[in-house]
Amino acid sequence: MDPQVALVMGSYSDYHKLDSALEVFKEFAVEFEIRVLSAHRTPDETAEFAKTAESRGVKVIIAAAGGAAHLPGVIAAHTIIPVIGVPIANEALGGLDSLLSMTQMPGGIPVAVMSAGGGGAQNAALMAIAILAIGNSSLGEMLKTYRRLMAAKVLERDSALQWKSSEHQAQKL
Ligand code: RP5
Repeated sequence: MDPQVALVMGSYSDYHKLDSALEVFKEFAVEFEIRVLSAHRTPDETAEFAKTAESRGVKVIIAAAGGAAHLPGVIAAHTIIPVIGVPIANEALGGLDSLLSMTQMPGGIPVAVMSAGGGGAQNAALMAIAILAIGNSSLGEMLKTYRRLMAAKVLERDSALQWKSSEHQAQKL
């Protein structure tokens, strides 16, 4: 079966900032297309990708971009497939620019924008999986397990810290 998720970035320089999305897809064994497509430098290829995505079986598109960050909006303009935008931080303005750019889509052409910073790519992959899970109960179960494991790790650290601090208090007595 062709991949149901496409992960697109505006420049190869974005690639290493998307590691956490790749890890999530690996963990869930979700196959994905991966492309470098620029709304500005390769506009024709970007439009072609978006126009043909539905017929290729793509169900959700993640589009990561920095700076002017038009990529998710331009892709969304050419398809009805849900588009998840990931704002990428760059040196000039730190990522607030891309976040604001992605969150100012005109009414009628939606883009779902993820968190700025490290969690954005991870959450984009999880959001894509949540969308696929609507029609795939085993992915839904995996998402529930993922959350349970995440909570267990937090609780484990909480207990460890409580134990450490009680030991510290005891030493002071
Ligand atoms: C955007 O411009 C890309 O998504 C990237 O985040 C940013 C800078 O691109 P490069 O100049 O590093 O290729 O289109």
